[in-house]
Amino acid sequence: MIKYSEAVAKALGDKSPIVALESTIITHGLPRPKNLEVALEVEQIVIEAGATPATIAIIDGQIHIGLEPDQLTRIANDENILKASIRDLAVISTQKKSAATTVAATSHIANMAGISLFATGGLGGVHREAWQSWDESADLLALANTPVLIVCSGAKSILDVSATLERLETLSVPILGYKTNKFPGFYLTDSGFELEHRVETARDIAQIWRARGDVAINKSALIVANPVSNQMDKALHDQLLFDGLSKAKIDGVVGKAVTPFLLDYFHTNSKGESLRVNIEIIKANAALAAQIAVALK
Ligand code: PSU
Ligand code: MN
Repeated sequence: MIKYSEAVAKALGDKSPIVALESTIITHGLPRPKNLEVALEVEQIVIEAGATPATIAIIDGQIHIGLEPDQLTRIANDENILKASIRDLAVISTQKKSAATTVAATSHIANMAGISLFATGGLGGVHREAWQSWDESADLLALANTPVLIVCSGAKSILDVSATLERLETLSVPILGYKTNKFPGFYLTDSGFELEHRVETARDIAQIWRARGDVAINKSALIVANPVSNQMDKALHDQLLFDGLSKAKIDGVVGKAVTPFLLDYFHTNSKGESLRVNIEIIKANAALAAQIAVALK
């Protein structure tokens, strides 16, 4: 079912550190052609930190863990590539289609392959007005059911962050603030919500990950929340959020199109600010995930 890149197959054989990377961020989260440039840079950052990058995607029905440069180029340039969550995997692979994988699908596939480190930008979660739309990302259930260590910059601020945190508590998914007591807000350093647990080093995180086995916790993810250092201008952020949410409503955007629509709205209207922050987030999270992967060995 799975095809490994040469580098990932070797790293799995050697039991050396590996970091899984999601592809939806590349195809549906960043504008072309910048997306390819960032995807390649992120892989380089993981390598420089001593780990092997494993970008996950489906190409012509084949699930790939680790993409060769031509494959990465292909998915980054494909405007019609699908966005696959866990429920789409068997359909897309049977129908020989190509798709990028979300946090949910990437965690699922990484876990199948025994890769425990995963870096992304922001988690999916409970959408605003979910009490009406029932729009809650499949990322949440996947985090409850998949034992991966996921480094992110919190949940996207387009979401109902408070409800997302409540759901993560219900689902028993722990969150560690990396050098922070605040839950990060993706574009913003602080979402306005406190975290209970704080850690200072990659080694501390590795130790907590290992200790989970001692208390028979082996089902859920462990979230490491790494805040962006230079956050987006707060006033601009709040304005774009307000405008983007109303435009999504007017345009009748629903389902899996909501998140890409809002991310694109930010990128188009922030004059590069949201893009700068988004890129910084992905790079910093990939670097930290690689450090943790190394610390675990
Ligand atoms: N973080 C980003 N950019 C993205 C996403 C996250 O910086 O594009 C993607 C992830 O793949 C995440 C998905 O799993 O958005 C959530 O989509 P939804 O709300 O439809 O579940
Ligand atoms: Mn949704």
